[in-house]
Amino acid sequence: MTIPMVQAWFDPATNTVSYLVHDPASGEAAIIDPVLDFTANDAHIGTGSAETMLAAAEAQGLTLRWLLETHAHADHLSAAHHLRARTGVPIVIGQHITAVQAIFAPLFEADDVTPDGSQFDRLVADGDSLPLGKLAIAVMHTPGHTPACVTYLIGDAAFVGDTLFMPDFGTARTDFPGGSAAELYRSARQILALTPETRIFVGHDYLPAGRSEIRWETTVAQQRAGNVHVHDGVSEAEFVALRTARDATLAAPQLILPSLQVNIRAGALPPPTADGHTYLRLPVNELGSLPLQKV
Ligand SMILES: N[C@@H](CCC(=O)N[C@@H](CS)C(=O)NCC(=O)O)C(=O)O
Ligand SMILES: [Fe+2]
Repeated sequence: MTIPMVQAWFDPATNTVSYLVHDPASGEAAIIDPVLDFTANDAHIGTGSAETMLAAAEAQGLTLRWLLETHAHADHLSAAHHLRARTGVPIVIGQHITAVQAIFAPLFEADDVTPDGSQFDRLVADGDSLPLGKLAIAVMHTPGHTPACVTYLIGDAAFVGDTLFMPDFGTARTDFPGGSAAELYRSARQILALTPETRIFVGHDYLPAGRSEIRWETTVAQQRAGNVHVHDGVSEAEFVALRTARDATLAAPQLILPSLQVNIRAGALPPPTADGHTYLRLPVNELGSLPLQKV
């Protein structure tokens, strides 16, 4: 089997991991979950993190083929739109992004966002395959954290987004609209049914107590043996109880409001108003009124 090369960048502001993965035989590459730099105190947007990844791809002579989003992130802005504008490369996301858009476009009165996924270039479903040189990108629909979450399996490397985190941290929250602890359990088990040597690359690391270095790579075998939420032997009912109890303690992510209005637009900012300025919206006392997650 051809083994893809994987390079990772960790964003300390949001604890997000972005990846550049390539087929060594052809030099074809994909960027996964790139971060758009954003500081909430001054609403400043920067493209430094995205440009660093692009420069790395260029320095290695890689041909960028795909911009892959594992889901509409609720904690950081996506740089996919910026990278598409810079390179012309298509943005890929799970087809159920339409459900996420249908929930969040009204919250922001984002009248420019038709909830049909047309802001992206390719909507993928479970079982779809995209070419990457001699490799294929196999799509697994892995909902639970959000309804649209997908895992991209490239050779022996699974990019799981926010389904599984490192074994000592566990799993992602399931309390966002359209989230479901039971679905997340089934998605996790589907990932853990891959061959034990499969490398797993996670979308965040939150440095649990007792560990001092950030990590993002593990394996199916390690997750099955030691994931604190879904190791082998944990039943769906046990997981749902544990996940639901933990979710009840979590505050909304710091950047949920800026992130979702940008990420349902594939990382584009809202259109400028008549005065030529661009504004992000902070709907007041609205977030809590969204439809609850599925059980
Ligand atoms: N403190 C972080 C939390 C971000 C967050 O909620 N992350 C999601 C993934 S988008 C998650 O699953 N977190 C797991 C947890 O905190 O247990 C922030 O404010 O940005
Ligand atoms: Fe997430």
